[in-house]
Amino acid sequence: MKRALITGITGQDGMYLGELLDRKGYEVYGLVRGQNNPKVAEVRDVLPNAKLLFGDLTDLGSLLRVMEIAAPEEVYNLGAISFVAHSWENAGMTTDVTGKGVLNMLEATRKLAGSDPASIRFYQASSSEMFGKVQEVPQKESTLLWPRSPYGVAKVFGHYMTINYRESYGMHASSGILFNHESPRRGIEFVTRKVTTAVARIKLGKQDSLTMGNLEASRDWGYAGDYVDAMWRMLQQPAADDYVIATGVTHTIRDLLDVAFAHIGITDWADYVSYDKQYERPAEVDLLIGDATKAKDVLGWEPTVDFTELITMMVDSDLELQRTADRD
Ligand code: NDP
Ligand code: GDR
Repeated sequence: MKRALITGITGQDGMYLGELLDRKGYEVYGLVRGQNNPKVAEVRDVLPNAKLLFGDLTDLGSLLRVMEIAAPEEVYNLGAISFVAHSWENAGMTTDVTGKGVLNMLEATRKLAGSDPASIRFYQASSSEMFGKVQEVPQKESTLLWPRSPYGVAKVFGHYMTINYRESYGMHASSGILFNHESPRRGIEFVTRKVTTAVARIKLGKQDSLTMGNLEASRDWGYAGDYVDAMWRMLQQPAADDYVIATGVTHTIRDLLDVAFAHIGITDWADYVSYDKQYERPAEVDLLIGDATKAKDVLGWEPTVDFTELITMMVDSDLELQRTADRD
């Protein structure tokens, strides 16, 4: 039985990856932080076989202990402060967790691997946010990085540190440059889930309207279930490498509103959506669109869920959740 450790197991991707590895027969270990983390109950429900170990990405000692107990063959470093807007208000903390946390995990992995550095395979959750002020369209593995947020800067640090550990110590350390991916498990602070939750509540008469920021921004949105499969595929390769994971199709926030509202029968949403400057960012990433040709050629990976399917899936799930909340 293969053993894998997932940091960030309480997050969207951590839960999907845990399910995927469980289906593949892995013994799954998850790093959980905090003394009374409210997400633990949900993880235990979704992943009853997973073994949860307590530690924090900012605390190297805790990571060394967790690595020793889990003794994994594969490490998936998904833990991060991941909300870009939050990273301007908490730049120091974001740097410590999303940036230096990667170095801590690489170091804990290297220590456990000992004289055979490639014996533990390492995945780093890099991000399209690293492309920021995009230098070419679409973006690929070789595109110059130009981050536009403290989060993006921290991810660039983690990305290059992963490459550096691979080149310096011969570690099997891969980096997935993942474009936005969403699901019914997406946190409600992110724009897709914010919209699908609000639309479901509007449909059920629980809410009148929603307040949004920049509607012109574009994102290349895929389905989280597809993207965790790409992570696993990267670690099954004989050699570690970096891969862009994306759908290659971009949509604006307006398109997102179109699809979500259309699904509840509203074609003109103008009366339901207002603007609030508080959701604007000090610097914006305007046109993200990824070229995942390398992932297709080497990993045999392709997305299976398109934008409309993704957003309608999320609206349906939120309608069900809101109805269940009424019954409870
Ligand atoms: P989430 O925000 O849903 O999950 C983040 C996870 O990190 C949570 O489990 C959180 O734990 C954990 N975490 C936060 N701080 C710490 C810490 N100090 N020590 C240990 N764990 C911590 O993110 P996603 O699942 O969406 O994303 C997974 C990874 O992929 C992240 O690194 C993200 O930056 C990256 N990424 C995501 C993309 C996306 O579109 N979803 C695209 C590209 C990259 P807790 O529940 O306790 O807060
Ligand atoms: P992003 O995701 O910053 O791309 O980071 P988010 O969903 O937060 O924003 C996407 C775009 O929507 C615009 N926007 C709004 N965003 C939010 N959250 N709320 C609003 O009301 C709103 N109105 C407009 C934003 O300006 C932005 O342009 C996500 C995270 O998962 C990162 O961790 C990951 O690395 C990247 O995706 C790829």
